[in-house]
Amino acid sequence: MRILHCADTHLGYSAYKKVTAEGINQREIDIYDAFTQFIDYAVETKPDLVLHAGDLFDSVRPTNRAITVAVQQILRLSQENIPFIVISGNHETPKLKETGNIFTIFEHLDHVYPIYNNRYETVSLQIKDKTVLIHAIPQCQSPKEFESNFKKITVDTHADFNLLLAHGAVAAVKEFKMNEFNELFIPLHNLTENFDYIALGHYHLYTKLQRNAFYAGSTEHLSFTETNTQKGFLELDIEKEQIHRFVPLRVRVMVDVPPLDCSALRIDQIIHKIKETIHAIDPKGKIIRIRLENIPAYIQRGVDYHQIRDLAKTAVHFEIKATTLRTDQTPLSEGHTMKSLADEFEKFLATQEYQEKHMLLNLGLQYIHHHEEKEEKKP
Ligand SMILES: [Mn+2]
Repeated sequence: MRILHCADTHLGYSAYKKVTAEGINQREIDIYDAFTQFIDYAVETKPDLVLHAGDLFDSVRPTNRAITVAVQQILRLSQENIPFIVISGNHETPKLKETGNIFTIFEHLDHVYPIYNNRYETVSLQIKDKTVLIHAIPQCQSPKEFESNFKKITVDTHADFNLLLAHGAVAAVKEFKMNEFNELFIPLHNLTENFDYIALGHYHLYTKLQRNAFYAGSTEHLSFTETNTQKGFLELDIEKEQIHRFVPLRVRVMVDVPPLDCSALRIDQIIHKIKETIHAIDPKGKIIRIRLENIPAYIQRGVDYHQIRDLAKTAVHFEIKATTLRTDQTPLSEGHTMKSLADEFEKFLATQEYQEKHMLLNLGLQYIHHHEEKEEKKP
């Protein structure tokens, strides 16, 4: 029995300034293209079941275009009689119930099973004389509710196969989190051996957590933290449990150049290094970030950024970030690495004694996330 598992397609996401000939944001189109490639693969290879582990859409109120793409592509599966089960992730689930979930539009499509009611639900399918029971847990309204829904799961030993479909950050040795204010954590003990397969969404990097549990990862690069990773989905055969294959998608190349320490470099050396780097990358159609670190302010003022940008004008996006050397001339002490703003904020709060710490953390992460989204969209 062949299954495809994808997640985090984030339809409707857009970034950077570049637009297509039709005036549509290039990254928005790239995101649609990755999802369409996935559906192409499904239509061609006709799996017995397709699972989507959440964040189909990038937001609670996707644009008409994002909705149209989703419906058109999912209809193609429906017309091939391929069952498609999709759970609502933290990106598309509204905080307020009265907003209503966009997934209602999928309610009346044949073979499409949208799960979005903030609680555990099961879908039982007869596929080739076998019973497949899918235990689905979409985004819930609170961590407490999320946890209590996991407790409600009962694996049915009469079914031929029990699958778990969930969206959240698994808290294992490493936390597979995205630093989003509304993300929910899945304690590792919920990923039991009783499931024939556990299809996870939320963490954007393809990851095997254990024999039967996988994050498919996002279908496109959604931030510079995801560079140097393949994007795609999983194909598996639950009757032959060893067979889990990662199928890569053709996506736009994203390059995050390791930071260049400029503290001991002259201006001509810095320019030379940048030129060399851009040349080696071959910027055409790529998304590129170059970071200059510890650059003395007087040198930074002398860099001709216009000229540099011109060298990378064929890129879909090119950004150069410079952090100037601090005025006391002491670079950050060795061994201290500045983590993401969200991580630093969390670390700082941990050292504080406020009563409303939890609320502050949520609120702060919300602001940071919002700001970072805005920053990413800036030229
Ligand atoms: Mn998510």
